[in-house]
Amino acid sequence: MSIVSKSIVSADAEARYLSPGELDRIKSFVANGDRRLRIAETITGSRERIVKEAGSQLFQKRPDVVSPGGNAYGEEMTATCLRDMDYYLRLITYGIVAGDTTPIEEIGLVGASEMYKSLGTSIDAVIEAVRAMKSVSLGLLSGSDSDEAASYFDYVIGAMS
Ligand SMILES: CCC1=C(C)/C(=C/C2=NC(=C\c3[nH]c(/C=C4\NC(=O)[C@H](C)[C@H]4CC)c(C)c3CCC(=O)O)/C(CCC(=O)O)=C2C)NC1=O
Repeated sequence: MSIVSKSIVSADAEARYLSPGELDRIKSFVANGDRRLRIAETITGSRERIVKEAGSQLFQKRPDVVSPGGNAYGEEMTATCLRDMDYYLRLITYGIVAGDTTPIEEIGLVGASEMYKSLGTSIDAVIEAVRAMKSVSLGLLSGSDSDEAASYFDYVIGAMS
């Protein structure tokens, strides 16, 4: 949920007007809107390239995951791995648009480490995949856009670590 809906829900629960502090946070959310949308558009438009390049980087760094016995070994499993990468990239664009990491957390992080453990997937390798997507994505963005985007990738990396 964005800061706008969140603030409204909590203000209305107390039947009060938005507080000066809430209005201030909404003001900076709105003021940053163009930038967040520009970043999300760039990442969305390059999603295939980002996942593909980051996937190659991951498999170069961690050849074990695509070797016989590896969790992403074989065409189908490799495709599932790339699909998971695409899932996380998509969730990151949600976070960027909302200016809030809650959608990333709720959709993609709650229970994720237990899930990967039960699948026999190395969480370290998943983190490596997110790092690689960060590096490819930041290469497509200019200075301050890149800083803003980095924080969402770092959030995912930190939450999985
Ligand atoms: C949008 C939220 C969401 C997430 C995050 C998600 C993840 C997710 N990844 C899965 C599997 C998987 N995930 C991977 C991923 C990898 N293996 C590796 O070694 C690499 C490090 C990594 C790629 C970076 C693989 C290979 C499988 C298949 C494992 C198997 O079937 O044994 C599964 C099991 C069911 C399935 O195969 O679809 C889920 C639920 N599903 C969701 O709905």
